[in-house]
Amino acid sequence: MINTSSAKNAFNKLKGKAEKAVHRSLDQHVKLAVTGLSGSGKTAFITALVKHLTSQATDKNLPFFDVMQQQRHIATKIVPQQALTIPTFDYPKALSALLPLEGQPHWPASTERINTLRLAIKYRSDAGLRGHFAPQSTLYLDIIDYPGEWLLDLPMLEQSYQQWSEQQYALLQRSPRVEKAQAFLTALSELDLTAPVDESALSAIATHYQTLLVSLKKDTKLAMLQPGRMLMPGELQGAPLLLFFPVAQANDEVVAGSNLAHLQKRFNAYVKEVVKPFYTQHFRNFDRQIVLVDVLSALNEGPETLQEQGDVIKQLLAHFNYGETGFLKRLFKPNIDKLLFAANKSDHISSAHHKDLALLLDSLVHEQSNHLKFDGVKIETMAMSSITATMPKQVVEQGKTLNCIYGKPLSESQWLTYLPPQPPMRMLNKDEWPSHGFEFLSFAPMPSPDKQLKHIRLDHVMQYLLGDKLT
Ligand SMILES: Nc1nc2c(ncn2[C@@H]2O[C@H](COP(=O)(O)OP(=O)(O)OP(=O)(O)O)[C@@H](O)[C@H]2O)c(=O)[nH]1
Ligand SMILES: [Mg+2]
Repeated sequence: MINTSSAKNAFNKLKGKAEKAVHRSLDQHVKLAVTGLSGSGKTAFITALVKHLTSQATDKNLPFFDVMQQQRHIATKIVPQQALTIPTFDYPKALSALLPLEGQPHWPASTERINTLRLAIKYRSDAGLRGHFAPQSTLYLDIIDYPGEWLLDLPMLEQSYQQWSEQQYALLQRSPRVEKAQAFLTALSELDLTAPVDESALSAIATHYQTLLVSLKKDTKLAMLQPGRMLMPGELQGAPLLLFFPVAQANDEVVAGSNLAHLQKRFNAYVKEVVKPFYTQHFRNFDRQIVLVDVLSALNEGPETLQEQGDVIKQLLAHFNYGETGFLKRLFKPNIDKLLFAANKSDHISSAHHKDLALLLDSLVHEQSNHLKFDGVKIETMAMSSITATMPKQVVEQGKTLNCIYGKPLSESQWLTYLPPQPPMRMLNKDEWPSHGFEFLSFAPMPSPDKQLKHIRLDHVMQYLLGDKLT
């Protein structure tokens, strides 16, 4: 006769073992969402993360990262990624831009294609802090880099052509867009939407629209620029799918075969064949998230751009899954349980004002972070700099000590000592905005004879995002 209770016990034991194994392997993988608009510093952040973990991994360099501080980090290296159809993040190229063998350092180029990278972080568990006999573990960290412009398409997933068109057309009626949109709006006003499709007219107006998006990105740094592939087409360069634009009235009866029907068809195809696959293939199953925000550049542009940054971040976050993660949840539907808002490039201001910058970003994302905190997500806001391009310098002027920074501005050939303005501690409304605006300079990366990169609070960032996974 079979002893049912011992069979049950054996089964439970096995089940427990299997659960433990899955749990262990789940805990040994972290998929990190590096989220940010174009120019927010995603590529620089990933490059710095890899550099500091693979070749500058010391407690001196990363003192607030526990695994370093406690001397438990053994080594980190880039290992083959899981996704075989995506190019690998070109770390050697990015690094050689920042730390060239000869010539002046420069920033890595803007990203044109999606790419990915897997890091294996080998460490000693802190269970036996008695030192070097503790068991070794490996944490695999998966990261994706992509053109920031593509991220902006995510809100289009929920929109019809009519809704998208109305929203975008309304934006084009407002400053600072309207001043730049005249050529497009004039060309558009000459288009008969109900007439039979005229491919060449549509493509001419699409070219105007593309020129407009490019100039808005360059001159205003506005964030809500769609479709993103018009700015960074990748492999879609020249594809008819991209040739659409918003119109004044998209809600009339759509006559089959008309210009309007054609625009609607292209919009739908773009969302279905470009935005949706990008989202479903690459923007799922994240465990942790860092949202990089270039608050200083937005301040330079004015209140509209800053406000739009906040609005866009809010819209983007709606496309990620958040919540507390238990074992089963992680197995079937991983959620982001820790989110970091990072006010990047804080080396462009004096360290005395880092706190102000973090508070300003906090005020921009407050509503969203409140919702997420309520749902159990841990949220932090920090001012940081993946790659420090300036040095602090104190200057005494008329008996007063000024906290300046020293570096080579991107637009100049000479090095400069400069006193950056103080960023506001919260979102300002238009009346409060200083009449002369803000002017924060951007700097070239600093030459480094010892081939080391410097950072501000990257160790805090690592600790926040990964610390608990490396215990
Ligand atoms: N001072 C400073 N500047 C930075 C830092 N990170 C990025 N930058 C600046 O911001 C620019 C854009 O950084 P990227 O890393 O290319 O930004 P991205 O988010 O990858 O942009 P896309 O690839 O266009 O989506 C760089 O060329 C630098 O000028 C930083 O940590 N410190
Ligand atoms: Mg990039």
